[in-house]
Amino acid sequence: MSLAVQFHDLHPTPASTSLRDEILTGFRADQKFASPKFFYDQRGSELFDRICKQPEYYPTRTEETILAEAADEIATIAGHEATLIELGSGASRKVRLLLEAMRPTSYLGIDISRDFLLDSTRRLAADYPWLEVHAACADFSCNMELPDGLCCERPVGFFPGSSIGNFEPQAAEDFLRGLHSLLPTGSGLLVGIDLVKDKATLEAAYNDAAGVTAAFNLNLLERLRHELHAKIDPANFVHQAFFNEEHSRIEMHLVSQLPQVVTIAGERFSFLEGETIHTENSYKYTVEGFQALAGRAGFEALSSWTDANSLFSVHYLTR
Ligand code: AVI
Repeated sequence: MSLAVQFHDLHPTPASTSLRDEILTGFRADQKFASPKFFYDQRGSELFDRICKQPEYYPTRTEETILAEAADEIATIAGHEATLIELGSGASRKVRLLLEAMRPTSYLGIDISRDFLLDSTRRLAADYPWLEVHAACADFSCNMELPDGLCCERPVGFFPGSSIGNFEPQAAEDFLRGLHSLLPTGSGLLVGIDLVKDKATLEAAYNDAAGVTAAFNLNLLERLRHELHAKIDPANFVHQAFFNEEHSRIEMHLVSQLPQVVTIAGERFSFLEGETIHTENSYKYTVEGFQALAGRAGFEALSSWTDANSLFSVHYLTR
């Protein structure tokens, strides 16, 4: 395995954002909730990688097609020898579609799942020996700093996969505003955004027939068992995902199948039959709606691309 990856400790590290405190706060609410960022332990990251390959989950393959087709155009806009910074880099697969066209000097992958991040950036370094590869384990949903030096070499942010859709719209705007102040003038930000479409296509994508999304959702409870020693039986919950048209978002929940009491960090929480833990929102935008949101955060949308069926969009923003 190549040792060519330079690892950086960024703040805040995932350990400094408390799983225990945030989960307890969420379980004390009238509508119990958990942040979707807690899906991504090692197994959760592997399950998410499998979701991306399910036939119903159109976002990944559609975004990859858009990126492959637009790579030369993106390279022309972004220029060569940039520092490409991927937020939530996961398997670092999509960036491969850009590397040959863009020929950046360096790549920084930032992800919350440390082992997954190290594996994928090492593979990237082995496959692209001309590229300087950096990795940083961080919770990018919090105010983040960039490693010294890297942010100054013509950075281009890369935030694919419609991950911004997992933020509430106001939080998405605040997050973009944070990136705006982090990046120097003239830098770019390439963002993937899932688009509003018919309910059936959306709901199928989050209820794949193989049950991978269900396993991903339920894995959160396994994580609470392992990391917080929670007394909670995942077999007593089922996965639920539906499109909430009023809010233009997919909602994921874990539905209690019976009246039950679970214990987390010594605190007891009771569930009625049918009561849910709200585990994720995935907002869907129109092209114009997203461009307006980015504009409010200070970015200008230089170019936007969609696929032939208008399922997904990719935006090149500048500041
Ligand atoms: C990471 N994020 C953009 C995915 C989504 O579609 O909201 C997470 C996901 N949840 C269920 N399936 C995929």
